[in-house]
Amino acid sequence: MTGTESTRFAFVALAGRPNVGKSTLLNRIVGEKLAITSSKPQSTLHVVRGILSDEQTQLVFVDPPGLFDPSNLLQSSMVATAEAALRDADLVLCLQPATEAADEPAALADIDKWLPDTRDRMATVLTKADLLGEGQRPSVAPATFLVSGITGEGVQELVDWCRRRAPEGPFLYDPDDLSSQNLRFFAAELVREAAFELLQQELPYATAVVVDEFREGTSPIYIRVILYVERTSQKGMLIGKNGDTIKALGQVARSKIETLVGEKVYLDLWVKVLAKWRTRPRALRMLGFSVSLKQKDSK
Ligand SMILES: Nc1nc2c(ncn2[C@@H]2O[C@H](COP(=O)(O)OP(=O)(O)O)[C@@H](O)[C@H]2O)c(=O)[nH]1
Ligand SMILES: [Mg+2]
Repeated sequence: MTGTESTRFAFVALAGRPNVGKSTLLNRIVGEKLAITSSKPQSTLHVVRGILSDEQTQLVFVDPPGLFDPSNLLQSSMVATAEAALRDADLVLCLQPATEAADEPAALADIDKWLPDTRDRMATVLTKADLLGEGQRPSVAPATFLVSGITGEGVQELVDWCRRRAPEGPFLYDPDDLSSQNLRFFAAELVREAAFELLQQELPYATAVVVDEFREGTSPIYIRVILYVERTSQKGMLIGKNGDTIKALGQVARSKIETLVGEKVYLDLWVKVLAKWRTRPRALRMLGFSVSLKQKDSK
């Protein structure tokens, strides 16, 4: 950069219903597995931020929990977090699977419902392009992109659009940073991802993950994690017969964390009961969720 050129900076929020491919796209854009992905909807509880910098422009992609009609206090907190992320963003990418796209994508109707006045800073992104058959590919309107987070198709064009539309301004983060969040956060997320892979039905949704200790500088790195469930019966299920379930979970999670940190990890998992944590404001706050006073317990 020559110094006479000014830099650009933007927060770019990914909007859309659960399961449309927001997290997969974020990971593809930053080239690193930051956000956990799952075929089970509503696995994203926390906002994940991935940073993409070049000489001129820094883009911070924000992957919020999906937009949906909440039915308990945890879900209200997730939706409020998602709405705030969209409101604060400079650009909003409105995602919808290409296989479901009609003339007026439902995702746009969603955005108008959740956040009117967003359309002028928004692009429509039709995801999962790899699933379309030959004759099914839609002709795409301006500021509409057809992408696949799996193959990478269309992603560069989308990123270029974000760069062009980013407002002038200084970088907020070090150009070498991949995320504004720390390893502790990502370690907890990877334990949750393992939980979604291994546990059945309601159990992964009833499991909150907290990193209690992350001791770097030891070899292996020592990480103690507490998994909170809502009921004693869930604790039993999570531990499993002879501790088999928690042991398997620990193995899968440890290997994910080792890939992320590039070092050997000793993962110490503990299961505790925190009664009804998904519906109690104090429990949710203790677990790091923001719960406003306006949000009332619905159950
Ligand atoms: N075939 C295909 N599947 C995708 C694509 N993007 C996401 N998926 C799958 O769709 C599911 C939901 O993806 P995820 O990124 O977790 O969605 P999110 O809830 O919007 O964050 C997962 O099973 C992904 O593997 C894509 O581009 N192509
Ligand atoms: Mg997600």
